[in-house]
Amino acid sequence: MPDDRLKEMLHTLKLCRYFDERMEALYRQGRLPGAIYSGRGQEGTHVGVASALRDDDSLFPTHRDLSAQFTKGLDLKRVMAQYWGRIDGYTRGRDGNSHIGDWAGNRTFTVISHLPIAYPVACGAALAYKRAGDRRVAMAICGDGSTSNGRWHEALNWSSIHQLPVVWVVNNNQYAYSTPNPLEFHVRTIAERAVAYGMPGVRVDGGDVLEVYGAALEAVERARNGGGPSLIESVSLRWRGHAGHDPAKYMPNGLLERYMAEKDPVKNFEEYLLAEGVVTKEDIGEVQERVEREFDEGYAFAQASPFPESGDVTKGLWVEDGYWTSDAGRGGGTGAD
Ligand SMILES: Cc1ncc(C[n+]2csc(CCOP(=O)(O)OP(=O)(O)O)c2C)c(N)n1
Repeated sequence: MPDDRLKEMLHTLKLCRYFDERMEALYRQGRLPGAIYSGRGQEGTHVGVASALRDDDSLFPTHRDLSAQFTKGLDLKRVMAQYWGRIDGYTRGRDGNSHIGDWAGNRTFTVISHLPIAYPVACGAALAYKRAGDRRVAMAICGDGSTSNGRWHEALNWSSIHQLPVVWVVNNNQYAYSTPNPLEFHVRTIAERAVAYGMPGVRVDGGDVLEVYGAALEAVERARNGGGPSLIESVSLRWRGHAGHDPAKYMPNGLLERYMAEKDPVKNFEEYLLAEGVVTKEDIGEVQERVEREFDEGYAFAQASPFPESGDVTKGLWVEDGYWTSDAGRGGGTGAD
């Protein structure tokens, strides 16, 4: 990877970390009205997998994957407008938290609450890409807990039968709400479940963004070249509670401290780039200043954005008149969308 891409990756990692920290602070001060699902400590997984996608590939994330969505191109200003329920948010003020996507803009599918419903939807996208023969890839992310849902298994099975161009990512942050891995499944790793579906499965260290990226790139290229689906389990720890309201008292003493010391993906990547001479300490300071500036600009943009008009509440809920008889409705306008 060339140095400028490594530096861009550092910027994305630090932006995601800073965004997460500041949003939590605003939430605790009572200045952020919605809910927050922290992805802190898991940025290596999110940035690593999404960096392996092309612009025209698609991403199907879940509630904790904002860092992957930023990597795919979600606009920070619009994300912040979303969190404050403003008209410039991705749902135009209808949702105050993580149900964000920008399918037309950068192929991030809107987050759906029901887990892991994005998995079968990603199957549909991958099937369309395969039929169109346009060498695009779909990638879906979910948590460890979501792998216990039947839809997860159906999606893997279907993708394998039809050898679809899809990459299945499991962000194993070791907890689903308060439930730890040993109470979620009775296999050693999630990756080994791939065997049952006849696809490659790999377990990577979510504290090492380049290790995650390498595995994701291999899986994405396999899918693009007709080699079918793959499963990636990226292991990290959920550093915060399930959501802003959860103090996560159920985690054993010392676990979080160990992960923060040894498996911090942002710190580890900074140290790696310093050791390789790709950046200096001054460069890192400049990146930090840039992300703080970007956050402040996003915050100001969100506060200046108007609330939606109540009379517009039904707008955008239904397809426009004439959609089904138009090129767009027949799929003619935008291909396998
Ligand atoms: C089908 C379904 N059941 C329950 C929920 C409620 N729920 C939301 S997040 C969550 C925990 C998910 O844990 P995991 O998949 O490990 O992801 P994490 O939150 O740890 O990232 C649950 C149970 C849901 N959204 N959908």
